Amino acid sequence: MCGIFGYLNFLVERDRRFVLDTLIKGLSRLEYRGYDSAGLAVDGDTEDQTFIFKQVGKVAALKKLVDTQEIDFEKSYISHCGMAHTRWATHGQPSQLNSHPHRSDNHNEFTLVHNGIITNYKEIKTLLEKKGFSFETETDTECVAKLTKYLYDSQKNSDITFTDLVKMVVKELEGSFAFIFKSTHFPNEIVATRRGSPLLIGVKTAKKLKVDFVDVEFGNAPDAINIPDKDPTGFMDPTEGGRPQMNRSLSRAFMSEDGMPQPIEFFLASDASAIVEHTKRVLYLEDDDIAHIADGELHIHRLRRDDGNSPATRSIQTLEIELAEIMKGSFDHFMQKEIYEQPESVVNTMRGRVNFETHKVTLGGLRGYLSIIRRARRIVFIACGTSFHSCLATRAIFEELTEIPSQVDLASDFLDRRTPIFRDDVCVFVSQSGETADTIMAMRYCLERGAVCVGITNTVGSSISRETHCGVHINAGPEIGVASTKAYTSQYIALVMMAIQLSEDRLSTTKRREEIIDGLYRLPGHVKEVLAQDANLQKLAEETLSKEKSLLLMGRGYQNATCLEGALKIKEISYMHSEGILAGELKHGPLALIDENMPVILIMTKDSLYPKVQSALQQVTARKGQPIIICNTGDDNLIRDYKTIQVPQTADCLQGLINIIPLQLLSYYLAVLGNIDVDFPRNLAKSVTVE
Ligand code: G6Q
Ligand code: GLU
Repeated sequence: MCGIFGYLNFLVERDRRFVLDTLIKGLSRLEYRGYDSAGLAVDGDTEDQTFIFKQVGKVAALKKLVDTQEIDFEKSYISHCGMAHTRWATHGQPSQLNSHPHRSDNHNEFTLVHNGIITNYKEIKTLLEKKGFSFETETDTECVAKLTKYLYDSQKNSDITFTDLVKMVVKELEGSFAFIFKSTHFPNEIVATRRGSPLLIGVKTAKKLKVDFVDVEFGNAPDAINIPDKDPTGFMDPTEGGRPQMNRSLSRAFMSEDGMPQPIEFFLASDASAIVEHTKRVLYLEDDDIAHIADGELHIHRLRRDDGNSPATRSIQTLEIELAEIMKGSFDHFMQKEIYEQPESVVNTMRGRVNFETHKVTLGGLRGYLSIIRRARRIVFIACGTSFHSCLATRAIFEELTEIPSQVDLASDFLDRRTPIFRDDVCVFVSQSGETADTIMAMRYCLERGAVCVGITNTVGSSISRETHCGVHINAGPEIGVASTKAYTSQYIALVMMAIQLSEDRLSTTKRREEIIDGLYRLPGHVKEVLAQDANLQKLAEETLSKEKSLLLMGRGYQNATCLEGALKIKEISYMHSEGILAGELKHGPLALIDENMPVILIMTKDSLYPKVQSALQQVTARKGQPIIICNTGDDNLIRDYKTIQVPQTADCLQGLINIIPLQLLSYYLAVLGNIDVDFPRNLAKSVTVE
């Protein structure tokens, strides 16, 4: 969900070169969010022309493409609107064609840029194809551009406004979005709207604005646009439809003293990093706001009168922070930002895939392969590092729900052993980048031997996502920090969803599936609860662990993976030696390390193995060990007698998603205390594309 930037000048003369440079610089300020391609749209040489330039790869590549265009860079505009986009592909590989802006037709009547995922795009596409539309890209976004034209054409004889048209479009959409719409039918106008993806608007004027807020304008009926019921295909019948009688109040903010429009520039962006150098006066759109900018005015509309929740105005605030800080939001590092994004990223992983009412999971990317996978002789999970740990964390639930023997291998070891692989095997390759050399080589090894290969990645168009037979995109959004955090929890969830869907043909596991899905529903809140312990964890890192040379993490069952992943986090970014130990293995050697000086974190959250972990606790304390215990809130015995980190309880197979959060934060604070470059730790790369 990467980046959007828009620029409009009104009564401020700017040439095309300035506009293009402003758009490209806006994108460069959003590059840190991670992306795979970029594009922009500007006014053409006549009012019915829009120029679109798109390029796969870096913003620099887009700039190079634009600079080589045979266009009049000196052409001057007193009013102009342009928009730009950096893409993190979710539907359709990274390519020039799939880059944004997307268009409604060959004349670019409607163009738009989009951040987010339209989960009902397939239904929209099917309907539009039946209406004669043909599509040029694989993206979900293009459907919205063509839907806009379809609805506009159906209103041909009306004087529909750009705002009303976008309202009709948005009513049909499901999923998350931030859009900027531009049209040759509405020159010098832009409509922007959001639901689930951020969008804000900066305002720059020579004179001080009269007021520092914008009124919100509501439609005059429950359905802002009075239209007949949707046709059986689920869409509005475009042949009819009333016109909303807007309660249109003037946007007092933009009038000058004499009541005339004043010279003004508007900057739209996914986050303030692209705006702050131009202006510090910004207005944050709320979900389902529809912003219309034209004639030097900004109007905010909403589809329908809310139940009083949404205020009747949107304030124009003054940004207090500088550019450098904004790149990471209020966070000091990308890793910290990504740890805190997890309440949202876990939702994005499940969005449109888990029905919490019917307790059903639908992973479209596995469609056509479910029965083959269900008949597998065994399932082999292959990955590296953190991705390997996400497989380890979910192997048991896979076996429980599917009753298919499963094994988990490190890609490098899997290849070293030349593991026997057969046609009735299913091999699952988990990789955030989708470009890890060891994992790719293992995938090709399995493809050659006829196994069915499944890819679980966070990067559309990556080698693993392209070369596997089917797969699941974890939709965690770009992960910049080398130490994987939100990708781990999203991979974990994607694998749990896969196990659930594979077992939906078994009545015997219905109750268990419902329990897990209910746990997934509560997960965002549980993650937030643990994040709220940030200060305690920072204190624990500072006062108890920061001077240590080594740290042992122990657990068993589902928590073995948590120990290994926690240990990896600590060693890779704080450079402190750390080791995950299966608690059941203690007496087979590691117990020799235990004394009053060896720091130990013991994971002892409630599940069927709790009594066995209790005996491990006794083994450690009998040797004067003083473990810190990760336990469930309310486990009073442990809380009374030991230093604890308390976490909410959930389904046993999901508990690792919660238990890893304090370990992520501990590793982060240990690194900060060690003055280590958290996002780029020594010797490591975000994607190990070499063997
Ligand atoms: C962990 C690191 C690293 C990573 C592996 C696999 O914090 O990011 O262990 O998980 O290098 O990378 P992929 O998931 O991209 O294959
Ligand atoms: N879903 C859209 C696509 O895949 C937008 C992705 C984004 O947020 O960049 O093109």
